[in-house]
Amino acid sequence: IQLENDLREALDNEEFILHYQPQVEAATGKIVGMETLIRWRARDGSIISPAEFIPLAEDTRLILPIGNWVLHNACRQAKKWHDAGHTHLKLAVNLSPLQFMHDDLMDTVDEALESSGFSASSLELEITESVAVYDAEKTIARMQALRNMGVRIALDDFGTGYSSLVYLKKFPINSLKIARPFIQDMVDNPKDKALVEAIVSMAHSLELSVIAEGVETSDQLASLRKLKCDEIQGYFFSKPLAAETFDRLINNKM
Ligand code: G
Ligand code: G
Ligand code: MN
Ligand code: NA
Repeated sequence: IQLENDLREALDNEEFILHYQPQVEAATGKIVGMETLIRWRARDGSIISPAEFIPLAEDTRLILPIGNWVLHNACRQAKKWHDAGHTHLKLAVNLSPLQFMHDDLMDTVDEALESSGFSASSLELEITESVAVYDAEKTIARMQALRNMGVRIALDDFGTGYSSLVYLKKFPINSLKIARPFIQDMVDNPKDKALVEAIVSMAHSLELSVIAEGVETSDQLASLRKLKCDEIQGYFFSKPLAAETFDRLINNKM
């Protein structure tokens, strides 16, 4: 209960901050986008990971106002980067299942785009496969409605959930994010490498773009390049950065 109250107050007191992790074109090393990741800077100065509070935010439905805040602030920040000339950058934002299924989602997204002036085609919403567990038909309809607005959709943590290939065929998505565990072991474990290769190949056959998450070493990057994975994200290139630091990175001041 205490944590729940803290979470409520955190929103009012603007204790949340957004970090941005670069997404990089594998072939060229060029930054092509960024995933926004929320952090909670508590009053005692400590930084609390979303892994700790997002589940509680889901349970208490506080994820709805928090998610709204994330979407608005990330779009506003990304619009600044576009206005500064980095118009090729796409912004990836995580949506939890509750946010994705909520009746207000379309209005929330529309409002964030309208008020920030950020272009829909540069926004990518990351959704995990678990959303489909609730209601596959509603999921597809909702994804389609977002696509009709011009927004892109990525399937996050691909390969770890209740992945059914039926969904891959039916979901109107733009890209797949290969989950970190596959990438972590792909250099040493031939089975993981074979799975990554198969996922890339399957995604391309379905005309989906593929991004590898959690890339931490140059060997992993080299391997992913060979497999023609489109984009990479991970500590090897950069950890998630505060907006000011990301700004310096894209302006070559680091
Ligand atoms: O940044 P980090 O690796 O600590 O994130 C941990 C988890 O929190 C990840 O699963 C990530 O998707 C999730 N997460 C981070 N930011 C957000 C957010 O703004 N909204 C939602 N719904 N989840 C987020
Ligand atoms: O669930 P989602 O994929 O949205 O979560 C992304 C999480 O992964 C973030 O919390 C981010 O901090 C973390 N992350 C990003 N890159 C790496 C990496 O290279 N290694 C590890 N261990 N974690 C990473
Ligand atoms: Mn994500
Ligand atoms: Na992920």
